[in-house]
Amino acid sequence: MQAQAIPKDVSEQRRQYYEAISHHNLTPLWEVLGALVPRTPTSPAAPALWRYAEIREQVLEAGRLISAAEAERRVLILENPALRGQSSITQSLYAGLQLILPGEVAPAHRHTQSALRMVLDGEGAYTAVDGERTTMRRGDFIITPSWTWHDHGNLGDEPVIWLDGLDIPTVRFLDAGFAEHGERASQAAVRPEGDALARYGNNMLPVDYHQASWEPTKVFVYPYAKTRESLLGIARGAADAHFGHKLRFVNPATGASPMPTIGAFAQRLEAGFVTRPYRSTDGTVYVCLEGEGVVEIGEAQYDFTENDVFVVPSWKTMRLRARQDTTLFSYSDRPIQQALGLWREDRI
Ligand code: GTQ
Repeated sequence: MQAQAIPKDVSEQRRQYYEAISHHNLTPLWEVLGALVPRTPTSPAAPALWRYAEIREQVLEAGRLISAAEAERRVLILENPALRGQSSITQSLYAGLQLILPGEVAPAHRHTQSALRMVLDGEGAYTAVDGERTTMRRGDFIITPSWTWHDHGNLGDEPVIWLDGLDIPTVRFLDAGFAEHGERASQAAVRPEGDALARYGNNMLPVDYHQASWEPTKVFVYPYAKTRESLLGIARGAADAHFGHKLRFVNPATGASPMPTIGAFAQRLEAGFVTRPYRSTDGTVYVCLEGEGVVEIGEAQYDFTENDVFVVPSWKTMRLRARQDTTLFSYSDRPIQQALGLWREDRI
């Protein structure tokens, strides 16, 4: 990091002092204390929205320029406009749009960064996680927890695009990144498709199975058909003023977040519903799965429709208005903040 710029309005005596101590890599706290310990969060991240209709062609163009094998992961990173060059959509989280063409394989690897996928466009792709494949269907929420082997492939006849959410900036901040390449591009299937969901994701668990509260779930796909059924089920009841009908995804063995660093949520807003203003310390990435509406984020306002992605930075007040019956998926670093006792919200 650069040495702190010395403010212009300090006395000559202090300026000389700051310069003298700077040679020892020292700097005065009192010049920066307000910025270091702000009264409320002052995220450098900006509100932003990516219109899928405007960027889909650019994603497909990447498919003509580089193969999945050469790229390893053919992804366009969604960079927060105020954090360009940092591969970050919030201070702690990464987002990208990954493309896999028919017949391609994104080769097996594993890393300490945790990842989630939200399938947006096309059919016929799969993700394999630690020896089990899952077919990727629109709206499916798929996870590859830290250090699990994963590869992706497309057995269908159309391009498949999904949203990747990773904790890359968090792991970078902690200097805890490790990665390995697999020996083979595609993992051998050691369990049939659906095995993990049947064992761990159907209100039952293997009889001797126990997990520490922080361990990620063995359920690595949360099918949209189930998510939607739950959202429509609760939407028969009263809506919450701030969220409409909102649920969080869990590790069914512990009730904790599916992965310790990234929390994920789904919510349903009925046509015409307007949420009360809300803010929280977990900067959050949203993608619209169904419907359309308007989101206010601080001073910004955006129309959104299916597959549009938007980001609400920490402590920015947000408000949603649904123009049609609308379903949103979202993810944030809330479980980290909650584990550390840092998370706060304000229901206005
Ligand atoms: O699919 O494993 O967007 O490792 C970035 C890093 C996706 C992946 C990303 C990754 C992956």
